[in-house]
Amino acid sequence: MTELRVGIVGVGVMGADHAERVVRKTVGARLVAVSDADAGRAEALAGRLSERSADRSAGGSVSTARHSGGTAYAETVRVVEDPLDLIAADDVDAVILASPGSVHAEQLFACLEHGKPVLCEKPLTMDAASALRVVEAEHKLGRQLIQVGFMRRFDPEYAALKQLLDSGDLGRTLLLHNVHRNKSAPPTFRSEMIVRDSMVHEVDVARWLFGEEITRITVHTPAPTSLVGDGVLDPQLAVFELANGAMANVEVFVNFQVGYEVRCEAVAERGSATIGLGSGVFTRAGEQWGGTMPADFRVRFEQAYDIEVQRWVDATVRGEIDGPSAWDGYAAAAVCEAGLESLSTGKPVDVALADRSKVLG
Ligand code: ISE
Repeated sequence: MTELRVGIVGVGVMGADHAERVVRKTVGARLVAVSDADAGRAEALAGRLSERSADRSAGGSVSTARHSGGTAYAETVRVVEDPLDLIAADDVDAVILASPGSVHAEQLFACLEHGKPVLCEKPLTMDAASALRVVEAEHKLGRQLIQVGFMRRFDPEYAALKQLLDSGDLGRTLLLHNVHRNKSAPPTFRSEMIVRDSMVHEVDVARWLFGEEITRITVHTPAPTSLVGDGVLDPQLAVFELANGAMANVEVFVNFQVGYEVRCEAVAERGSATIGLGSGVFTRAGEQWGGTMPADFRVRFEQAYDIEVQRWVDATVRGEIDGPSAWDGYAAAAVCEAGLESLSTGKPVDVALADRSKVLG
């Protein structure tokens, strides 16, 4: 296979970002098709990716030019109305799913049915039961086709932290303190979304850094900011308990107003390590000192996304995955499900997780 022909389902914020990435940066991959519930948005994206001089050809195709290894060549991005048709298409070798989580299950089953490797943005699915069905269906195929888009694992700072903790130089890791702040979230981003869509990253980070499952979660809800709609519990403060007795605490605050901030401090027996201090260029001028903050996750984690997609493409060509698996997506869904119950009761909730060795053999 010379180049991996990629189709993207869902071209909202993240899908559009990945489309640009595949076209402009990823080596060994070509964007051939996009699909979105909003056909106009898909057309507009295909148009944006086209050269100013691109000639629109028939059938909703748009020619784009890109550079790879110094050679510019034409590329055609097709707009496909039905996402299931895109997944089934012969000219699509692999799929990036960036559609809403509520349609992931159906689209993931289609990817499995057609043997298409898929990079699925989180959440894997909306609940633990359907996520487990996906894990089981993939396992039956005997080949891992699903990688979940927990991009923080590819962020150089997180990767360096993981390496340090795994080296054992600081002794056993005991605690994680996490801060996750977004500048703002739309009014539709309710309390449950804060758990499912934002806190889920911390769930994956804690499972990954400790190499342990989360067995219990408590979600506390301090007095909310007055700057969000009625009834939205923001910020939230969660405590994760892990199978080995370690703990992680997490502040998630999605209407922080200031900018995007993600920090993680690991406390081990002989030292601590912190990432996400944003220590880029620090200036002192005009009676002010400091630096800048990224506006959102696309900026803060740009490098992580670039590395994630490049490694996914390289692994896909080898017939493998290289990142969080369907099991990781399922485990995160199970923790979030318990988190949602804790959000409504304020009580600790045990995570109901299937026995991995029974599911995966
Ligand atoms: C968004 O979907 C993300 O994945 C971001 O990383 C996270 O910070 C944000 O809260 C989510 O809504």
